[in-house]
Amino acid sequence: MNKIIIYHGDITKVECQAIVNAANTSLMGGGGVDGAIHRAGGTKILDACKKIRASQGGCKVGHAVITTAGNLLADKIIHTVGPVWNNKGVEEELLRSCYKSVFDLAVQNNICELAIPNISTGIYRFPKKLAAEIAIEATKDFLKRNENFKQVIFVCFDIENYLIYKELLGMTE
Ligand code: AR6
Repeated sequence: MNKIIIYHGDITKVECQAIVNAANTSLMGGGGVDGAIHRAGGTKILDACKKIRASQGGCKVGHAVITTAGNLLADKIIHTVGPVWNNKGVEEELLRSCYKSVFDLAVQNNICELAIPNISTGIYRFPKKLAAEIAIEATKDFLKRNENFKQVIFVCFDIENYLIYKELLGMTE
């Protein structure tokens, strides 16, 4: 069975055990997918983020935290903070670290289904193809070592990302 799926659309509409948010270090919400998740999921998510912020001061780039999914169809949200693309040579490793942190938290919380947006490829301007290559490599590597994990859904909101993932994963209509 193919455990990697691509979905073209809005992550807030995806029914999956946990969804991933592309947050910022403040965890206080923002634009893009972060804004959409907080709007659709309601204030319980922000309340949970505020608690994490009070106890550990937000979330560092490349790290991840977990909260309730509020009113969304998912049970949990894993918030990770991607790097801003500045072409300084550190961004690729930081993006890889996002995926690793997300998968680590999923395993620790008995999550075996994840929907993941294209972290850093919007407001943070990470080149889309390079980001997709990192996402796919990190995911395949994780799935190889975690045979009980059921599914990873790459949620591509924009058509450009969707076509890149389709090509890299060798999927045809
Ligand atoms: N569902 C799925 N993907 C989406 C959605 C959605 N509803 N909306 C946008 N995307 P971005 P970043 C895609 O900008 O680049 C926020 O202000 C979008 O097409 O959401 O990591 C945070 O608070 C793109 O491919 O996140 C941070 O400050 C991908 O999600 C900052 O933006 C990521 O775009 C993070 O920037």
